[in-house]
Amino acid sequence: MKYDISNKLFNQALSIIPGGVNSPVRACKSVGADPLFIHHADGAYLCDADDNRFIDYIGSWGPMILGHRHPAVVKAISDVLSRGTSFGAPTDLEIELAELIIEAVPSIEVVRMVNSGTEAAMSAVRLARGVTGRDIIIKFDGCYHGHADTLLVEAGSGVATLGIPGSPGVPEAIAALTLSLPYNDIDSVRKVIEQQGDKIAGVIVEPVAGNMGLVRPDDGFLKGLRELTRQNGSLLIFDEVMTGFRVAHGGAQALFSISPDITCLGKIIGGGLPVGVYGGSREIMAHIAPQGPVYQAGTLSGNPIAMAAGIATLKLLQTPGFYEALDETTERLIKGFKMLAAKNNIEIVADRAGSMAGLFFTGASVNNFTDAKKCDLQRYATYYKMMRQQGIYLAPSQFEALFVSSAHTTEDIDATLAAAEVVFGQL
Ligand code: HOZ
Repeated sequence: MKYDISNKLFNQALSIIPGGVNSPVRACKSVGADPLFIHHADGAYLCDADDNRFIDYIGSWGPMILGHRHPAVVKAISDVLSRGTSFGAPTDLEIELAELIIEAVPSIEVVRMVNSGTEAAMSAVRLARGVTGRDIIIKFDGCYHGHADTLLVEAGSGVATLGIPGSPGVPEAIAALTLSLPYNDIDSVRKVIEQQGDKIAGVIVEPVAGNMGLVRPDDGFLKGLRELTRQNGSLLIFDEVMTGFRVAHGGAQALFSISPDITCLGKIIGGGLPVGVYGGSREIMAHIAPQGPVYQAGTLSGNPIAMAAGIATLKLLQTPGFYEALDETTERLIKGFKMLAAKNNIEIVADRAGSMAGLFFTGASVNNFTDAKKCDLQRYATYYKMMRQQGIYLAPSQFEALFVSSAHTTEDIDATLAAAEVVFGQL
């Protein structure tokens, strides 16, 4: 494969956009590659500017659960265009999307639409502080909740990929209000709550971590968080921006039967357009302005195009058997990776939660960010580049998940495994 046009575009971008990209991970730095500039996408496939075709396992980092350009989503977007693109005023579409979300996600009775997962998490934290009158937030190392100051402490995703603990520009006084603890370590949470429980406003967690690679919650971790926060009067925030409508129709909270106080959603609920949501019980959400005093606003929030794309997507996710089929496809991929790795004496940890999956190069188990950082990053980089050369588009970082869509066929999975067989044979 040749990447001449992508390389030319990247050089052009480098002089006018920081690092040539509008979000750090996609620069592919940690795997020692240059980014591909995408021209178009269809179903499970992406085509770059050089007309190379790839089976796509990023899916825009999660939203494309139906594959790219699903006809129903494209139609919904083109139909709504005749009404306008943004009004900064309420529409019927917001109600329809809100109802679809409330119907599916067990703990949500009331939602507020925002424009991204970052905004959702930032607003959820403000809400937790506003409701409790306390300041400290507990998060977990390697979990990523967007780039709001409060949450950019020991974060995953791009921050992990760049290997930095936080970011200059986050005032120490703000960072001091966030305590980051090891994922899956309920004892450390118990200890902090015992010592300073009266200051803890909330605990925010990715119920299945996807931003340090895929790491599942241990038995009892989420249940422990629920019990400890309830006893302490602090709020439990599930960041389901990745897991929402992904690991199950009702998200991770449905999968694990845990009811958080506040849920953040994004990605899928916008059908590929910029949307985020935070929601919870009627009582908690009553604190949000203009009903209550906790302020949060946005001109483009609930914009009709994103709402229409989200409605079309969520309606299709109600199709009986949708998640079962997607799970089956993903299981075929993960099983295949494990089998091929064993055949080639390559130590991996491959796992999935619904159609969200991950692969670490290690012989040890991966339960938290410390474990994830010990994996063979060099080997991941080689694997990434070789797979890309074989037409398989994976996350350019060990600290990200991969996503399977309903557009991926058995043939796509088998073609991916055939590529992995070649690559594992040469690693
Ligand atoms: N950090 C996001 C994924 N977890 C998005 C990365 C990107 O869009 O480059």
